[in-house]
Amino acid sequence: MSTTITPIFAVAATSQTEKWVDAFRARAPDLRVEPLESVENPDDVAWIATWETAPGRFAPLKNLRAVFAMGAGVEKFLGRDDLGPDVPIIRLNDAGMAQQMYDYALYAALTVLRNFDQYDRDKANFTWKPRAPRTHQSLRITVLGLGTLGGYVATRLAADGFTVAGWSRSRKDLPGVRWHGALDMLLAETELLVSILPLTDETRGLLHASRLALLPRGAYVVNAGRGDQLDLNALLNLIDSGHLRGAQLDVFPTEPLPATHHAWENPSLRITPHAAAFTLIDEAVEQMLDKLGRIERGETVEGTVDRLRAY
Ligand code: NDP
Ligand code: OXD
Repeated sequence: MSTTITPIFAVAATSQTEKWVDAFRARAPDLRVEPLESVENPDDVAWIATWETAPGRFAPLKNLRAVFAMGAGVEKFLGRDDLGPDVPIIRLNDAGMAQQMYDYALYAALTVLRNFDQYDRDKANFTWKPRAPRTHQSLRITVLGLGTLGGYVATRLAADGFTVAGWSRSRKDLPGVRWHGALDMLLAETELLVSILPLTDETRGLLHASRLALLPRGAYVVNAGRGDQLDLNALLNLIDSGHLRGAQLDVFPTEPLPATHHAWENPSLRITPHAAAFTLIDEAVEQMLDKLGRIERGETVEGTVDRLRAY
């Protein structure tokens, strides 16, 4: 007599694994959901939801049908030798992150527009100095990456009345957003640069010293994509030389940013600890379960990572 094994949906989060498991079980009581550490037979694991998975962790999971990333950026899932090329990697699309990313970009836009960074510096010098107001339209913002997050951010900023341009691999037609394909030309007319790109071979080192120098004097830089896309030392040099006004960085080549790094001391650099847009568990679980259903029905699934383009 043969017994039928119920396939397992395994969960291996960097934190709050129990919360993830509970959220899956509450929404899908018929699905066998287990923390990966509790799985007795790795052959039973058919799907896994995970993030920052240690090298080799996927190797014992011989019957994986799909990997669900607990985030949007999937660089750590690619180029691994413990994950077969045929196992689809499914990333999150928005799942509550787009609004947060917009808030993050808006904070920088208002900082520049209303001079909140200058007032912080003035306060440090006991200086009372009102600065002239300006219109939203006068602030020229460029968003790099017009995907799920960047597209939303650019559209919302345009709806707020800012002058918004965007850059992506393929042409986009987003309301109020002028698409531009030539990055260097675009940088030269940008006062606020907001980068929300995935990390790929093409975007690694994209914002290097000479490219950052194309930004006009007084420009401000936001990076919420990945730290390896921007030359941090070059950025700090351009701020210190007075060419750039400042920056708001969420992502760094090494995270956490080491306490000894001189970036911490730069008064014109706002640092946030990779906190621009959090994964919201309930929204993420809801989306993963919907995508799981689609996979099992043989439908196409939004967020399936294209391993060749690497996002
Ligand atoms: P998407 O895949 O939906 O969008 C990526 C965008 O980048 C697309 O518009 C794509 O162009 C564009 N792009 C990719 N490569 C290039 C290139 N070489 N040249 C020009 N444009 C390029 O991703 P999301 O919007 O969901 O997420 C973007 C990134 O944000 C994530 O990969 C992650 O790194 C980061 N992130 C950061 C968070 C944080 O808290 N700091 C939170 C979540 C995500 P096209 O549309 O033509 O394909
Ligand atoms: C993500 C992130 O990619 O949190 O989702 O950085």
